Amino acid sequence: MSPQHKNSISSISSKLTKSWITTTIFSFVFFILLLGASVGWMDLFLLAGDRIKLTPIFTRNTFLTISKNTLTTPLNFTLQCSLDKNITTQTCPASYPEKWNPKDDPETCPDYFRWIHKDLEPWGKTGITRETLERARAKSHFRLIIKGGRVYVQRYMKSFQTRDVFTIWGILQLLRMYPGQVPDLELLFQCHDLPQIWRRDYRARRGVNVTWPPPPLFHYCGHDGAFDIVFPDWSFWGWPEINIEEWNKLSKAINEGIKRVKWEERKPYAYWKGNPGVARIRKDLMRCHHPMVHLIHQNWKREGRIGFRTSNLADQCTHRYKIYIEGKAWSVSEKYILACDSMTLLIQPFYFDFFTRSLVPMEHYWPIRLHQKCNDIIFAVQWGNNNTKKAKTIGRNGSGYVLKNLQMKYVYDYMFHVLQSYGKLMKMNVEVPEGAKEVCPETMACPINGGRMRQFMDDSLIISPSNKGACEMPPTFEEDELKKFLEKKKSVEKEVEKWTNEYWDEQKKSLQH
Ligand SMILES: *[C@@H]1O[C@H](CO)[C@@H](O)[C@H](O)[C@H]1NC(C)=O
Ligand SMILES: *[C@@H]1O[C@H](CO)[C@@H](O)[C@H](O)[C@H]1NC(C)=O
Ligand SMILES: *[C@@H]1O[C@H](CO)[C@@H](O)[C@H](O)[C@H]1NC(C)=O
Ligand SMILES: *[C@@H]1O[C@H](CO)[C@@H](O)[C@H](O)[C@H]1NC(C)=O
Ligand SMILES: CC(=O)N[C@H]1CO[C@H](CO)[C@@H](O)[C@@H]1O
Repeated sequence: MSPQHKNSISSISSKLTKSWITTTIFSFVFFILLLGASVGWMDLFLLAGDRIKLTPIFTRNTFLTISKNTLTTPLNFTLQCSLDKNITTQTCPASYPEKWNPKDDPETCPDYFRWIHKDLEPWGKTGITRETLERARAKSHFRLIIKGGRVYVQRYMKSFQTRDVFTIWGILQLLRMYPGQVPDLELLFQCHDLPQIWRRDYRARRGVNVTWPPPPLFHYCGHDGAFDIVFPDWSFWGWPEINIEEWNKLSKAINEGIKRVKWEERKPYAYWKGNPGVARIRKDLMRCHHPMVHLIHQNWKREGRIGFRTSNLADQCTHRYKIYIEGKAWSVSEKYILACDSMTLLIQPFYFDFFTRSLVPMEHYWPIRLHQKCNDIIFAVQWGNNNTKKAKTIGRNGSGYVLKNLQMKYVYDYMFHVLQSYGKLMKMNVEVPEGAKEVCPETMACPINGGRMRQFMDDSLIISPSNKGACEMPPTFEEDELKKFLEKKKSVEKEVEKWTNEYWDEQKKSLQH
């Protein structure tokens, strides 16, 4: 026997010993688990997870099966990165937990979930056929296929920054949150700012054959004149290019931030900080020169150079009033502004985010007209300083709405219900096309060595299925119910306009005397 062989035998026997030790350690760990130790469970599991790689006796999967049958708490699962960081060799784990049945009586989802019925209405009668879906392809950045709980992506166009990456990441987390619950489906996603499927192109008119139903296209925002299906934007999982952290962490930081300066001690002025370059209405806002209106040009290049020291959103709840203005379309800033506990001065938006359609003027924000924004803002600030209790309540209410109804659990629940309802509409075979690649958190995160992007992925990784089920969908709007709601909003806006006009008329008169 050559020395080489000897070595390999001793290595085998050493492996066997190792394996025996591992098994013993493992059984011990498992024993502790069974005893119901809850503190440090995760650490122990990580340890066990590492060990499992060395030993063929216990695989992660047998562990899964055992724990599914014996433990009543959900299983925590972490990334299973292969040791070499080659992006092409990282594979998806052979099996994830397929099903988890949480036992609890589900609560009803927040009111804004009712708009899901509305968004999917165009396909209610016809369903979605292959032909219908494919008409959206030219306007999509990627196709995402969910089949048997696994996810495949085919990219068509490059999206801006990492929008598509974090959107796909978010959907992967949803599947970890509710394993086995999201149906098979194919969807097409548009990652730029503007909605793409306009109603006017699908209205029956003489001499033109319109194709009904419109193609279904997922997008970050909606518009009354568009059919795009609204879906949470990437910022909920992070926006590394400008250092905006995933929403779970950031909302907690803002919630701490609002305690630092009490409402009464905040600057009694209106505040906006952002990039005016992206839209004309923002440049327009910058022309509102008044001591009560503080507008700050956010220079992202400079922020990048100084390590984003002065763009921390949790440090920006220092004014009693905060202005929200759209950019090219909806702005991800809306949730950060509303969360601040300051009264939001909401410049009349054209677009909506998935959670904003149930906001009510004077309950959650103060409405500002687009074309009289400067005067409207100045009046709102003065009114608020004369009616501090009421202004403070509106501010509280707005941040309450966001911090409560927009917790990550609900963001996932919203995605869950959109996808489940959408999946029910599929009148086609869900197929994985040639050229589509399987994606999982491992293929996305493992090849990234550190940095902000990896950090945000680690921060937002779902490490165990939800121990609560998804909330229950509220009923669809009755036709007159929706009409009444919209009329109520309109009438409150009119009321505020009246006060504002009266005030400025008085001012004019007194100047003339
Ligand atoms: C990664 O793996 C592929 C296939 O095994 C190989 O062709 C490629 O050279 C590897 N890349 C690196 C950077 O190691
Ligand atoms: C519309 O469709 C009908 C039936 O398919 C066809 O006869 C007609 O020429 C079409 N009109 C236009 C304007 O394309
Ligand atoms: C606020 O109160 C002051 C002093 O009473 C009054 O002059 C001013 O018109 C009030 N402004 C508004 C907007 O209510
Ligand atoms: C918001 O304010 C209104 C009254 O202005 C109140 O009826 C409502 O309960 C408040 N909502 C929340 C979530 O605080
Ligand atoms: C048993 C156990 O440690 N479960 C943990 C899994 O992870 C969730 C979320 O982090 C914890 O809340 C559980 O306690």
